[in-house]
Amino acid sequence: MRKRNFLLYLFLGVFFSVKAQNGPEIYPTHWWVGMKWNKLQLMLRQKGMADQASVSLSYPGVHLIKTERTENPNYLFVDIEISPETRAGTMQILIHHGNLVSSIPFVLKNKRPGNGTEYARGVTSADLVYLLMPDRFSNGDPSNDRFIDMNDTNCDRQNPYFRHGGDLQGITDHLGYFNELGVTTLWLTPVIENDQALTNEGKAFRSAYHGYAFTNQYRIDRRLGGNEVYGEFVKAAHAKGLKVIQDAVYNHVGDQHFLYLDQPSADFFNQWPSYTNTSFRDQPLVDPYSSDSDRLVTVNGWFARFMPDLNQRNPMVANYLIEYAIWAVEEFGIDGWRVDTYFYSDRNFLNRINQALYDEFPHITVFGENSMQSVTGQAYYCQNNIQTSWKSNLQGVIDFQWEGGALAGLNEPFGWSGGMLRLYNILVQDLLYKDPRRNQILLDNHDQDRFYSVVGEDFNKFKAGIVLLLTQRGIPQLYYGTEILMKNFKKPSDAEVRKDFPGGWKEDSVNKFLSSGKTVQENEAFEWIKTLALFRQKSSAISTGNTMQYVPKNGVYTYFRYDSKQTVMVAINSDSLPRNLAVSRFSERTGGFTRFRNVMTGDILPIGDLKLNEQEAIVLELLK
Ligand SMILES: [Ca+2]
Ligand SMILES: [Ca+2]
Repeated sequence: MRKRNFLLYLFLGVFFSVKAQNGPEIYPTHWWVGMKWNKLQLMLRQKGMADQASVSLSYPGVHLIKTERTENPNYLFVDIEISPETRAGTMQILIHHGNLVSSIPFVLKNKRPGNGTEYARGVTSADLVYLLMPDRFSNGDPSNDRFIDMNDTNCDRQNPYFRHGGDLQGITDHLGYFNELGVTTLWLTPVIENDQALTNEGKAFRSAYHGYAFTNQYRIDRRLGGNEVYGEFVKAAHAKGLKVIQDAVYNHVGDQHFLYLDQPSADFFNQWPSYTNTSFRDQPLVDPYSSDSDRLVTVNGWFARFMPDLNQRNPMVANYLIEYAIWAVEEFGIDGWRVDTYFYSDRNFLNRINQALYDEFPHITVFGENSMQSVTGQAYYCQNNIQTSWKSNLQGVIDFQWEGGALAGLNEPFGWSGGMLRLYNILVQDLLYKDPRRNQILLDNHDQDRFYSVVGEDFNKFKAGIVLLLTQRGIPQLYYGTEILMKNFKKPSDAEVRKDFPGGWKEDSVNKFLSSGKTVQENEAFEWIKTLALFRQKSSAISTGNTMQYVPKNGVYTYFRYDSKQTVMVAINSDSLPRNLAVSRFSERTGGFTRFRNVMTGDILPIGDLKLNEQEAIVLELLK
């Protein structure tokens, strides 16, 4: 060996060994062979790495398309194409700096089996979704409650705004509980790393326990258990017959995200001459008379000062978000995809990312948080029957309009257009949706007053609301603790509706996961939900059938769910007086049947006029 070469190899050896410990970050962290999304944009990040660097690679089936730089030398964007016949293995991305070469390993894996059958199965109106906040549900691993190398080292259950230590292990520990309740699907508020410092919001410092301020998409927050534990949680949930929905955010990240602290380019985020908040107004996005400036403030205004607004019109931003979405579903085996702050993102990007998920995972369900002021707005932002030039391809929305109608029906006085007429009118507008059964319906969530408080802790109204939730069209979503009558309004803040589940922490004095820890009424609430949920699981009429509703009369709202195999009648007396209900009006649906079976009690009685107590809801299966 000649001396010059020896020195070169010696030098390279040092370079490689240093690199092995301090290689650039690379996103996505790995990929799979045989994916539909086979033109991948790799984001490489290391201080100064893009300066006078060139890239090469040599791996059978993988082709380097191009390398792109931005004004920030810390980033290199490497576009590759993975041909269909490519085999799994580790390819080396070679970065050349003059005579120096560093090598970055990038793993191409085989896809997991069971796309659409074992994972990415989709969530349908046959399911019952249980929404929970991991930090507030159960602490299964006290060793991960805090990490001294993270920006927020607090964990204090006495402080409503701080982290409380709940985690993925705590949820895994209670999978049997969900089976018992009749839940089929878990939706966790975001599990992605939120390495945010406390933020001063109004009078109090708050932690990012809610999870909506991502700091690195490719990391599950260590305080919840990290990537490996998340994968194990999904696997364990699947083994118990439960599906998993992941909560995604495209609109913003946390201000401690590396993409914001070290921006690849000035247009990665929506910038304003001075800080501009979104108006939170959805109307300009739907209004045929709206101004460009109003639309711009809604979409490009920031959700909060510490949540920088991503510019999805930048192709690199779009690639980063799309590739992460596909990566997460394939990596963890996710079944459904919930998109936070949906209409605040660029709408053409939203269609692109939805389509990429549909192409890769044909059965996956994608639904958006569209907190909009009209049914028209909600329908406009999902697949619809409206004649407009721009069409959304989103499958369904979180149906806040339905929720408003249901709560009005339970709480408002009955009248020509009030009370149950409100809910009836919401369903009348279903003609706007391509398939309203794909909307997710709810009575409350982590951003709202708790349902039991909203109905004034009236147990009859509570039961009637559960009947609406579990028998109307759509994918029902239950918020954790509803089954044990957890209550509260968002006063002084939303922390009041995000209390710890009693019994989720070892030191808790009561355990409401057990019937022995619940009061008589809490047990009754649990059983009410469970009975209906288990009935629903086997009811084709409710999960996939049609709806026929009758104009509410004398305070009573009556509707049927039916198909060729089954007919279910639901009647709700929203009045504060008992009401008689003559069934002859419903002969279109009752014809051919002779008996009612009361789904909640099991009682069987001949078809005939009904008497409903005040605020009573009945669910009857019709028998021949
Ligand atoms: Ca913990
Ligand atoms: Ca935005």
